[in-house]
Amino acid sequence: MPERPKVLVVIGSDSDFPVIENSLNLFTEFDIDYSVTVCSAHRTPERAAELAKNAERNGFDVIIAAAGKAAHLPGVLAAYTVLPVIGIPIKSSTMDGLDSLLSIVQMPSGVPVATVAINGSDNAVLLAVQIMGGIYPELRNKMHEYKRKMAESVDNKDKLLQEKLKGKQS
Ligand code: RP5
Repeated sequence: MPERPKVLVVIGSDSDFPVIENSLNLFTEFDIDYSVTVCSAHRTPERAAELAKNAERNGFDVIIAAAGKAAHLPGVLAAYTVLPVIGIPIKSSTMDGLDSLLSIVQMPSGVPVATVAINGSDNAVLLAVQIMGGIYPELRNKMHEYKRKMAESVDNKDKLLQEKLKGKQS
């Protein structure tokens, strides 16, 4: 078992990078090692296969793959590895990302890809954290804390809203 959690992030094009860029901060927040690379299932198919075949040996626990249009990248990577693959459908064409979503989510039985929402890169990282929580107990603890803070922030927003409404009623 690797000593530290490590995630491989593969994007189908450099044009996908702005969608995932901010979510990479979550890796730092959870103290997870990661690497990001551009690789296309269609334009560089051999490299895609090699990346996926070597990912386990290279110490990665999870693969996140983002792609748009006919988004075959997550499925192709999943075909070559037993690591969990999380797919991010990118909103990149005239079909508002529905093309990417269906290309990623409709995997045949036997080769799963866990698909998040269109452009749902935060949830891709959080799902990776939750998957790795089964291997690294500290990640499970950090996820409890993350959820606690999230709930606290919603409660604070509700308090502010109630104050605002009180002002309107009086
Ligand atoms: C997909 O095609 C990529 O993932 C990207 O979302 C889309 C467009 O790629 P570029 O033409 O911008 O390189 O393979």
